[in-house]
Amino acid sequence: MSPGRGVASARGYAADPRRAIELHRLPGRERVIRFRLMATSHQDPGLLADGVARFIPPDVDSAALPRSFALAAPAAVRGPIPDAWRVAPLFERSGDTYRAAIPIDPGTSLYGTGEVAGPLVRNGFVTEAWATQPFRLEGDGTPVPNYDERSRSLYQAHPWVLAVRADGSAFGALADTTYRLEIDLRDGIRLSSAEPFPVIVMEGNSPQSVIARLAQLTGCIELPPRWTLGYHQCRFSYYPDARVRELACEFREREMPCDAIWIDIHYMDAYKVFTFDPEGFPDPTATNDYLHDLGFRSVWILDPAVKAEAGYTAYEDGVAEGHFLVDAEGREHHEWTWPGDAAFPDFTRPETRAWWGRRTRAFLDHGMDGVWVDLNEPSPILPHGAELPGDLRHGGGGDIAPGTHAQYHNDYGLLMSKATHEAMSRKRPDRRPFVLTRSTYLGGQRYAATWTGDNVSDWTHLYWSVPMVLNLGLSGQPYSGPDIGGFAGTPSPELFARWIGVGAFLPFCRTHNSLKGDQEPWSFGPAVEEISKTALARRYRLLPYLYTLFREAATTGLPVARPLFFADPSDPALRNEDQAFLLGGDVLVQPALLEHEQHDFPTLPGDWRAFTLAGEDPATDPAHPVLRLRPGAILPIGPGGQTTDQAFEGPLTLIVALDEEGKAEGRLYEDAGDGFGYREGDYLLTTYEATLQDGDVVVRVAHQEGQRKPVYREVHVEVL
Ligand code: NBV
Repeated sequence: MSPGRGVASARGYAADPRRAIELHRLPGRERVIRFRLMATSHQDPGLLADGVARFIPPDVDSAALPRSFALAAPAAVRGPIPDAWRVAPLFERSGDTYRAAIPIDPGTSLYGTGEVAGPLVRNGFVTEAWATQPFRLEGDGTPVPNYDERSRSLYQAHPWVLAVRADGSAFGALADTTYRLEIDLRDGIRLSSAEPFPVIVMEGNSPQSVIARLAQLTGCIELPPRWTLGYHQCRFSYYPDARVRELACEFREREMPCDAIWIDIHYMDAYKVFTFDPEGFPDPTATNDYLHDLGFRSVWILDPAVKAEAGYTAYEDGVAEGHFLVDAEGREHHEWTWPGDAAFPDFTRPETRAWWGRRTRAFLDHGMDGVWVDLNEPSPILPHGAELPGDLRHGGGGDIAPGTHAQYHNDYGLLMSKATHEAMSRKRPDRRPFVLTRSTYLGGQRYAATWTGDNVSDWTHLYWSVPMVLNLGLSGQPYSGPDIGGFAGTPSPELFARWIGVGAFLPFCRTHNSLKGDQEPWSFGPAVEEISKTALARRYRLLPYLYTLFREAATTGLPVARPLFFADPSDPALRNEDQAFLLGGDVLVQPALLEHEQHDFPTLPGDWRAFTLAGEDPATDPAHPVLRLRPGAILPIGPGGQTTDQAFEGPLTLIVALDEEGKAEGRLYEDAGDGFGYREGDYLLTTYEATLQDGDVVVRVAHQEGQRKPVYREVHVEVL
């Protein structure tokens, strides 16, 4: 593409941003003055870092553009965009639509765009960055998820596209706007919105380097508490408290690995947030104590909508302190949601986030270990449809300007996550917060993990689970997973088995379902119970490696679950693969996701040998993905167990796959599993090396980083 070519817009201005920048610099022109004024803006055009350039549509005052929500911190311009810069958006405006077009070279594959259903490769799709709850109402009034590959938007908004060129080099385009943005990938990249927006382009010699740049700008996840990497059991809803206790006992009796039990909305009194149902959950502290005694953690849900009811304190003090969204006339806005007529906190206001924080901290007094924030697209149910009106008013404050809901809709989930995350950090400064959110915006990984929202118990949704998680990982969010077994409907035993088989290798591993049918790992008979046990035993053995990958994600932004093309970005045969995936750089996971067909997996360079973890035989049971190890890798695994605490104790096994030269290398990250000691050096990052010497494989510690005292324990070496 020639960066010098501009698109003549409907309004007839030179739309090429680089030309516009040049014009700004010409002496004696009115534009020079404008450039100087813009120098104080957070949205100036120019080079932000090596390989990162921000472009602003011409004739748009960058100082007037809203602050970025995607960027972790305002990005200052370091200098002009170099002449050799390859990708410059062509800006145009027609009527009320602002557009940025980025042509792509033949052989370029497009990815990212956040949470999308359908294949991994996004060429040919049109989506929108617009947080949506895609549902339809069943005859009895129950909302059920309703989307397919052509749906324009799901729960989260990621105005971001990753482009991988034929030669394996890559670039990314971030439309730095929170307004509704259309992402049209049918002919190159075309981004459109009703408001002008900057585009940040990131160049890299590989997709990995572009993802790392994205993380440098938008932030990485925080290292999660280690228990969250275990298996989670959820249901809408386990009720009452006695059922929760029974479930917990059953997990332990059946020796089914599990770390956390989730408590959905029925614990509330008539769905009122920050209340407890006096009959079902009269003593939530006792519920949590009970779970803790059995080695479980608990995660409880919070919804944003606050029932508008006299005498309900969350509502009354919310009204008194002005925390709810209002319409253009200043009247509090209500929608019908789970508790009935409800008001919505305005999370753009620092005072409202603080209020939410105070209430969340009081809630956490009962000993919840994590908080799950839901319905924060935000999603009313009836009667106005599925979203709040765009002309509602957000008050803002601090570095957030007052604005309309059309402007801040996409940030609602991110700001709610931020407020909840802050509350957890303040409440327990010595523990790592854990927040799971349904809606968020690009950059939301700074505050919360996520799941792929409501899905359906069918084979298509099982298949989508993998590309959804991969594209989220390619959009800055490495910590996600689907509802295993599907949320709506009841899976067949075989479907559940396959889902838990693959789910065991996705970053966030939680079974969840709706009101119908049981979905515990033993609900489908003894054969599926056994399969589930093995699937989870595999995950629990792999945890030391998985935790090492989370540490990598928290420091570099690289996803935990990665697409196959990461192994060779220039190999076209790997570009479309979205059933097999990589865990980190070393483990290849080949699941059987299709009901009737066999899938031909592409081959990766070198001899990736199959290995087992818990006596499984994927050749006889398709529920267990085939696992393969990269030649040249050393895989650290643990003993497994019923809980993550057990899985990190005891002997360490190093599975060694030598490369053609008879060498291998692998890394293991260890720390206390919670808390922040690792920030002061209380961790150990060990690099193991293996070499073939006179027919023997010699494994040694090549390097150790961190000051944590090494644990003396047995180390087994298995050579593939
Ligand atoms: O809180 C109930 C559900 C929850 O289980 C699910 O995971 C969310 O995606 N929630 C939606 C609200 C009601 C959905 C029918």
